[in-house]
Amino acid sequence: MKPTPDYSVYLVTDRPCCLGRDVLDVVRQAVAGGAGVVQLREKSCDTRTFVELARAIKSVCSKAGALFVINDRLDVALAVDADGVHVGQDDMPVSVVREWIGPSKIVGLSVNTIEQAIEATGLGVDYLGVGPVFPTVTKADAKTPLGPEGLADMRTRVDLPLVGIGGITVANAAEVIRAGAVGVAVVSAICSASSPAQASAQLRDAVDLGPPN
Ligand code: TZP
Ligand code: MG
Repeated sequence: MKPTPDYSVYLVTDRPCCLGRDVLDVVRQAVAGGAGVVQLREKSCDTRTFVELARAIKSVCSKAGALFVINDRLDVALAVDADGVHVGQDDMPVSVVREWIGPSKIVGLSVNTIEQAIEATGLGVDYLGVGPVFPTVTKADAKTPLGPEGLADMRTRVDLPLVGIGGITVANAAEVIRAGAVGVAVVSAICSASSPAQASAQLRDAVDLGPPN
């Protein structure tokens, strides 16, 4: 059966942002602090290292009850039986991902425009990663920020769960939720925090404060 993800605090890993700390250790702390989804995003490691790290993170996530998805690499997701895959606009098409990974897994797609979001409905996507919401230096080729207004506009046009990403911190997370996101995806706010566990817990508190009364 397909899991019901808790998207509230969604960690996207990034090795350089971990400031020399072990990615697995950062993940361990993040889920202890309340991250409900972990996306393993490795841009330059070899496939064997990727698979080994993915196995270790899967074990940490399943013990903590967190969902574990792999960025981009459907083969790695299949190899380790991850909970799902997250793809971007230039990655493997969602229809192909869904065909290979099956109906019981989670498939996420990155979108930057309303057109992309509308196009994604009906493709078998479980959620959309929407961003960047705010300016970010973490992703070198990040597109123009949508702002909370752009996210709110998208909310009125598509029914899929929207997870905001890009430049999100404890200070602005509630604003992203008020704009209509079900959760916040962050890289540096957790990976570069002095305490990833505390940062995750603070983000969760901010998300819980977000929805309008
Ligand atoms: N996709 C859109 S923005 C981004 C990704 C992976 C980077 C987000 O990083 P940060 O540090 O949370 O701004
Ligand atoms: Mg990608």
